[in-house]
Amino acid sequence: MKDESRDASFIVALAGGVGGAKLAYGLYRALGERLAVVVNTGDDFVYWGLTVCPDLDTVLYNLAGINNPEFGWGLAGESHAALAMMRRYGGEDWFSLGDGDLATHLLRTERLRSGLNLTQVMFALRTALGITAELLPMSDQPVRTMVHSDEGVLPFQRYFVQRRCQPRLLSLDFAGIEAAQPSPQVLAALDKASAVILCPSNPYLSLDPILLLPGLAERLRAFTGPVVAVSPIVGGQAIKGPAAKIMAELGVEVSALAVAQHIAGRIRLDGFVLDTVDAHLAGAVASLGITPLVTDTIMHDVASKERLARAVLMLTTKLTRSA
Ligand code: FO1
Repeated sequence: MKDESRDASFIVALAGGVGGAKLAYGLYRALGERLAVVVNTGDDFVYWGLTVCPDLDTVLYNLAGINNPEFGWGLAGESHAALAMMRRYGGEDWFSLGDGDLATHLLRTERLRSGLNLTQVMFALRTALGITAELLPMSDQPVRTMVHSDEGVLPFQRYFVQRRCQPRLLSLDFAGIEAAQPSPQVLAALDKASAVILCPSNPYLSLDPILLLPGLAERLRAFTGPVVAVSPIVGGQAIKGPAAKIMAELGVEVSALAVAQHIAGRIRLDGFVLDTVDAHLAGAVASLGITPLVTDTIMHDVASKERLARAVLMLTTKLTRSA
């Protein structure tokens, strides 16, 4: 059988944390250096005085094949001696930084303080780990996701990790986003891309900070190749994380269709990938003017990540040809 995914020349993937990183890994297996992953930085924060970028590091470790397979984030085989010592001192311990992971944050913080920007730092980290795909922060200016909840305004990681997403979410805002812009490297990647793929990341927490970045939604609307998204909602439930809870709290129907509608409200969306259990929603997606693809979207191992990546790439090829 002809491998149509080979027709794709260069692809930009937009991703948040664990779910996005899984598809990014499948795309990396299929495309190698013909891939740029643009990652949400709204989750970034300072902890123990260090700049921590959880979504960037999750993609970094996944592409390098060294991520913790159970959690999806952090490093495989990690020890936590520093965290245990911090606990003895009575320091902050609600965010679990492993010893190996700590090296990433120490080096990043040192390099940022020396005057490099986040894109340059991530280039050094991914190159050192042998990753040939581009791994790009969405912006070099800080954007910080703030959760407005029934317990007040919480910085993202305090809501997500410390409070385990328990407060009821009322709304979100992305502090600093008005002054931020996509990096030149992100814009250059889009210039050479034949298609854009939105990974199955939380549409509100992970994709919105990217899609609402001034200049990026406009650039994506002007993008001439196909733009395709993969649903993180399967059978009315989030594969991982709080997407379903958040959608319910925002008064949105928890369905793959609602995800397609949300993204299509931000950018032009040409294709949408739904899980087989949501096949009944394909007609409604098509009636939005979006080409649906129904396939198995659950990624539990290397083969399923690569299989889904190739299916999504084939959809982009089909949409390019029919344009
Ligand atoms: N998620 C947790 O639920 N608890 C943690 O203690 C935690 C630590 C952590 C350390 C490094 C890192 O890169 C990610 C980490 N995450 C942790 C995941 C992360 O906070 C979230 O998955 C993302 O921010 C949401 O995309």
